[in-house]
Amino acid sequence: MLFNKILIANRGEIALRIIRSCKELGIKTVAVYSLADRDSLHVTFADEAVCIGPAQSKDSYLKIPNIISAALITGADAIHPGYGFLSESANFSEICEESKIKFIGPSPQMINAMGNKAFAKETMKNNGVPVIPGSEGVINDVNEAKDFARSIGYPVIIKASAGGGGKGMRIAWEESEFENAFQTARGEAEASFSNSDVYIEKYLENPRHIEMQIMGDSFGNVYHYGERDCSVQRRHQKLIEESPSPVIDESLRKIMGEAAVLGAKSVNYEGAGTFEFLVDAHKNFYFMEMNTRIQVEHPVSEMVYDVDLVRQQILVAAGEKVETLPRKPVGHSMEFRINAEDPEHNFRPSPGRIESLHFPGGFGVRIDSHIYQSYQVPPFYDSLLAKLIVWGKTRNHAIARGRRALEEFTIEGVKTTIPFHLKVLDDERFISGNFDTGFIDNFLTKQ
Ligand code: MV4
Repeated sequence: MLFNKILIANRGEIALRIIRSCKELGIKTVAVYSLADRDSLHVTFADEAVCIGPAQSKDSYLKIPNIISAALITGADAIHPGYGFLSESANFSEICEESKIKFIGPSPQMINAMGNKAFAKETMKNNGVPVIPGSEGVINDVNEAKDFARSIGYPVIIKASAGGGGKGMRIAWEESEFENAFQTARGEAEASFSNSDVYIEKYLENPRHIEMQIMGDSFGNVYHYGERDCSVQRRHQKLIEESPSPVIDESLRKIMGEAAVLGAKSVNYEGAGTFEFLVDAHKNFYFMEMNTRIQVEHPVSEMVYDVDLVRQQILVAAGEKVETLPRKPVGHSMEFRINAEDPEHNFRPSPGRIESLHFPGGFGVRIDSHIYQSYQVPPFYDSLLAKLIVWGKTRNHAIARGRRALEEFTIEGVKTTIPFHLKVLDDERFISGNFDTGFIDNFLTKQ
């Protein structure tokens, strides 16, 4: 039974993205907004809107009682959390459950299990998914950890079990650095996550970051929509993503896809999920962590698999089945994140008023964005203004189209990452597809 009304517990482009899929399904929508977002498009485009508090996220988009109240008052029967904010809060998922509101995302148990990175890795390893060589679960004793590091050999990386995305992570290149790296990682983990558990892995130098998109249903079926190559990152912030990856051929896609599907089935995963892998220069792949949400970069998979992933999320949450026949990606897609940041000054945030705006268009160009002319970019949230997603028949065609679209794109009033993307598109390494997670640091040093 499809939902009658979905509350979108998010803002910005992803709130609009979810509203669009709801409308196409004939589902009514409720927006929630902070005082800073009164004039936002998600408020305009939803059927109803409820103010949930002041500008600061902790007082609005993270305030569970306010969001649940908004759902109860408006009679919403489901909540879509988008990405960020409460999307990976086990507590929120549980409170939705208790309030008889369907959380369009995983169960609290699943969020807890996959949020514990050491546990998630052990679970995947025990189910036959290749993982990065490392400790069996958490090691919190420094001497035991040091012995283990010596046994696998340097360099090693110490990771916060409650972390993900780079926080509470330290590399030790040799034994003399180990103790300091270990204690620093633990301290950062405690400060950031109130949990100092860490685990140890062999450090892979400059791998590629490749993730598999999966979708599970409530009957135990899991389908995969190929990979996204997210190796173009700066300080763990992705800047460009693409699908397919220039280094994944049909046979490796099948193997990695099957590994992700196996992993998801082994935990009875339901809904949209992402398996993050590191891929080394010899194309060995290793599971790193799993994300239990729709991700910012999901559109590149949508473009090459001709699938609306948010629509599928809603349908499987309502009890429908996932597709079963394997498909191949068609063409090539790239996403460029247009942030209100100044690439000339270390990507510092550049909030302010959008004085003039022109979106690119034409064949193979998609914009997911909540901005408009005269919109005030608030300083309180992340700096994503728009996602430019292009599709081309080949990778070279996607690059040419990306360049053309970025040249058409005009945003005045705030600094953006558009000029940075244009420079990357002229870089030989990027054009050749021969890049890894070390690419951006190297690229920025040369500039
Ligand atoms: C690693 C690694 C090398 N070896 N683990 C960064 C974010 C977090 N999710 C894990 N990360 C890494 N883990 C081992 N054993 C290198 C990184 C890494 C990285 C990974 C993906 C994309 C960009 C990155 C940039 C620096 C380090």
